[in-house]
Amino acid sequence: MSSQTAPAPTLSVRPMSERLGAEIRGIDLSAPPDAQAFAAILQTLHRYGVIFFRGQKLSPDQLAAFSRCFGELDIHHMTEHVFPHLPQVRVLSNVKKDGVSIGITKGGMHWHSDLSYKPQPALVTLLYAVECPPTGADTQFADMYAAFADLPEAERKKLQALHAVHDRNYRYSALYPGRPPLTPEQVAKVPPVEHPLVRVHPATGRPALFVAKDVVSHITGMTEGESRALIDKLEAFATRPDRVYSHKWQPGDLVVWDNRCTLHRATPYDPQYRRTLYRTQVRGETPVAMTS
Ligand SMILES: O=C(O)CCC(=O)C(=O)O
Ligand SMILES: [Fe+2]
Repeated sequence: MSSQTAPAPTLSVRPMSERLGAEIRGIDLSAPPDAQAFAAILQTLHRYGVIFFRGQKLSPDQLAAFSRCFGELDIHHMTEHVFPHLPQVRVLSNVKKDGVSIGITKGGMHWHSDLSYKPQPALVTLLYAVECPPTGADTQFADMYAAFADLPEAERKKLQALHAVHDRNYRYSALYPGRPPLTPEQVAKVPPVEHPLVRVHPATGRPALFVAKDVVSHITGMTEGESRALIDKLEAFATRPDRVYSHKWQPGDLVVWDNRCTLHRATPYDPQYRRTLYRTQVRGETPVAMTS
């Protein structure tokens, strides 16, 4: 055998449930995986929507290198708390140095899909735990394929023809009371955008609900009351505990989620503990509606 023979695959997959979330074991991501290993990782992400790896030791550059396997990295429109040499990697943290936060604190405590308020929302997000509290601060994920599939057929038919307006500014001040309101310039950079209420995942061909009550201001063509009732009902249905995976963080965890078929949110924790994560985001595509 030549020395170029691919190593025997050592990856193993441990599903968290039949539908959502899986741990991948047997790989060190400090060097980007070879094509065969990456194909297995991507297939697992497409199958389970959220994947994670434990016990990783990644610098911001190594996280960026692995993240690039999934596509081109975004530079977030909020430019604070990135590494100066690597603006693709952002820091989420409650740690303060000389009285100043080293990262974004208290982001994303409402259900959302990253950057859904942009014409091309985020594809995949990667979050790597440097340090985390012993309990609390889980990141929760909801299965938006299941949320759609579990609806009665007549309702699915009705929803697949609808469009929802995602608006960054809709509840911004209520969601982030500690932050100053968006400036007119910031608002102008993220005007409301209309997306299909049901989107088809281009890789799996499966339809997923695409809605979140604190980001979607209304459904096109419906009265405000009808719209609000439908949006709130759909989010509550989608995020029922049996459709949610809660990730309990350990330092060295890398979680990867697909924003096209999941919602997620951060949860509270005791602020006496330090929590620091590195984050990257893969540039997305325009959501595609169902055709029939
Ligand atoms: O801090 C968390 O648990 C999740 C934050 C979040 O929503 C994100 O990084 O996109
Ligand atoms: Fe998020």
